[in-house]
Amino acid sequence: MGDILNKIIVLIKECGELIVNADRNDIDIENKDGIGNYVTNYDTLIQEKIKAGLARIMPEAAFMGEEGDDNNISNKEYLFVVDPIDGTANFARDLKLSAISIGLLKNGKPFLGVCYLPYVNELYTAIKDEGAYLNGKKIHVSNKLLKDGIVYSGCAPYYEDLRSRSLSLLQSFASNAADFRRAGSAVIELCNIAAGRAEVYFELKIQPWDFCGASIIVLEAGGTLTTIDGNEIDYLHPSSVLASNGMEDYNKYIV
Ligand code: LIP
Repeated sequence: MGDILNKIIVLIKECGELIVNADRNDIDIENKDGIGNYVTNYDTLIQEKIKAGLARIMPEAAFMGEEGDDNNISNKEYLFVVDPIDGTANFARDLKLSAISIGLLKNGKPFLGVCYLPYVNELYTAIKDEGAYLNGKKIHVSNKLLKDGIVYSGCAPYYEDLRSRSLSLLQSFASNAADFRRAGSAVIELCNIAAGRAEVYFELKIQPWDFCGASIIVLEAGGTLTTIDGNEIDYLHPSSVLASNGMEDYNKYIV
């Protein structure tokens, strides 16, 4: 699996170059369903490049991507789950807070993850039972308690029905934490948990491509990952996510 990982790294870094060097005058932004739900020509271009590359690297695996064009997902042992640009709204506004995520599920569970943050040249990788790495250096979640910690949280603007509870949860966590943040990219937020830079991330609904790649990185970095209710995540469907450094029972902050 190491050879496959190395080939995915080459592919994801090539795609990162497309993001960093994007011609801002050449970005077509289309609205998807709901408020603030965008797709750009770069999302589509990068997904097509990744899908074709993964088909060469591991032809026996199925493919699921944010921009559709999934292939034969059912009853395949291996499934790639890909977000070509996580933080699309950030990319569209040139906020330089976006990531590319390639996750590989084995029998529906996280097995391999490669997440690349091109604007800061940070490459996160993990293979099950082999640890988590940032630019080749092993990483581990922090040992901070929430009172000294940072909470990441988000709620996509197009999930209007979830906004009120999301803010109530943020109030509950943030009033017991040192501070809170919102990156607008679940991948960036989850990778920061794995790198020990923040302690908790939660979101009431995100898509498999938002969390499949970074999930194995959090887990291999010694973090915890459940639904907001503390249950096991279904990696093939939209889900709530509560990720943490595991230093407390964070369920006591769930309102
Ligand atoms: C993003 C997620 C993020 C969420 C944003 C957006 P996208 O994914 O990663 O957690 O809060 O609203 O949905 O759409 O940029 O790939």
